[in-house]
Formats: sequence, C-alpha cells, structure tokens
Amino acid sequence: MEKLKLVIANKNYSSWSLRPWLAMQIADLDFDEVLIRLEQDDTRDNILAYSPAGRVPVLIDGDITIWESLAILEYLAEKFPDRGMWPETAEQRALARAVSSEMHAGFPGLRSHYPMNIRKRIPGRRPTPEAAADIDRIKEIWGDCLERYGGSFLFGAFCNADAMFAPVVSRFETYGIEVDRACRAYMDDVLTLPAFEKWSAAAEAEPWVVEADEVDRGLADFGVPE
Ligand SMILES: N[C@@H](CCC(=O)N[C@@H](CS)C(=O)NCC(=O)O)C(=O)O
Repeated sequence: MEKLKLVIANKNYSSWSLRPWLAMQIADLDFDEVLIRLEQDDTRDNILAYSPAGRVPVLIDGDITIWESLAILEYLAEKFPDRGMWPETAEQRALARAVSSEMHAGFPGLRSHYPMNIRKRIPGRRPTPEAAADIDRIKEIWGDCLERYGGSFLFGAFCNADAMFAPVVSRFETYGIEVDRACRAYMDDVLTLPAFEKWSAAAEAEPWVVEADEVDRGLADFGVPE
C-alpha cells in the first residue's frame, strides 16, 4: 500500500493545512508531507500539480486525490475507523460534524481580521464587529461542548472537531483573545498537544514571511475608529 501524502503550505500561516495534519498525527497515521510555499511566483502551479481546486491541503492516497480539509478528515475517518477521528456516539458525531461544518463554512470576520500567525503574539488587536460576533459564537460552541461532554477536548477525546478549531485556538493565543476558564483550559490542552507543538516548532523555524498575513494592533486598515 502506498504511503499517504498530505500537501500543505507554510506552517506559520496555513490554517487549513494544520487541520488534517494535526488529525493525522494524533491518529498516528503514517504519511509524507509536501510543503508548498505561499505567495511565490510558482505557488499556484505547484498546487495545481496536485489539485485542480488550486488550494491546499490536498490528500493523496494512491490514485485518489482529496481536497478540502473537511472532506479529507471525513475520508480518513472512514478509511481508519479504529482511530476515533469522530466521537463514539451518533449524537456526538452529529454535533461534532455540525460545529466542524460551521467552522469550515463560516467565521469570515475572524479569519480575515486575525490571520493565523503561529509564531507571533499581538495582544490587544481590537476586533471588528464581525470578528467580535464570530469570537462570541466560537466561545459559545466551545463552552457548550465542554459543558456537555467535558474532558480535555470538545467531545472528550481529541477528534476532528478539535482539529477544525485548532487554528482558532492558535489565533486566540496570538491575538490574546479573552476567554473564560473552561475555554482557557481547552486552549491549553490543544496548544500543548505534542503534535501541535511539533507543528509550532516547524512554523517558528520557517524563515518565510507572508506580508498579507502580518497585522499589527491597529485598526486603521479596517476603517474602525481607534
Ligand atoms: N476550503 C478550503 C480552503 C483551503 C485554502 O484556502 N487554502 C489556502 C492556504 S491556507 C490556499 O491553498 N491558498 C493558496 C494560495 O493562496 O495560493 C479547505 O477547507 O481546504
């Protein structure tokens, strides 16, 4: 059987790449990774060589190519049913899929205002109204899951839903978003996962800077009065 291959981009910035990479590490899957640098003249061609969608992550399993982070997670959960990539009960699986889909399809206010930047700490960047609404909803999701299913992670043990939210945890850490004690404990559990620490260390070591994803505390660019 050919080894799985996951095509990703810069570990410091590529939030979509982090999701399946983390899930695959925690599921203890054997895979090769191919890293394509963002914002280079040949970035688009390099990604298109793997996927017609022109976006990473891309999972290659022999002659099967899967793009879209959530589809990749679903494929892996089906292929490796013993790895607990979704929770055990139907109710929990349904909710885990609901919050994962909500993440995959939503939160544009958060994503544009607070780009993932693993190696930076920029506390005090004030949210736009859209980002503030997204943050509130994310805290509500985390609080609700942690209260219902309690444990280190959203549904007890780490699952695909946690992988989907891991880049948000990183963003909250980078920009010093205030959270309550339960969410803080959840964030700490994600940030101290050995697999997350491995990704972060690689992000720290990357010399590449993507200017578009480097933001400061100010809001001038967003037309929001200080
Ligand atoms: N909906 C896609 C989003 C993927 C995406 O936007 N990936 C970014 C990197 S994080 C990308 O490939 N960008 C290519 C580029 O900017 O040229 C998914 O869930 O996989």
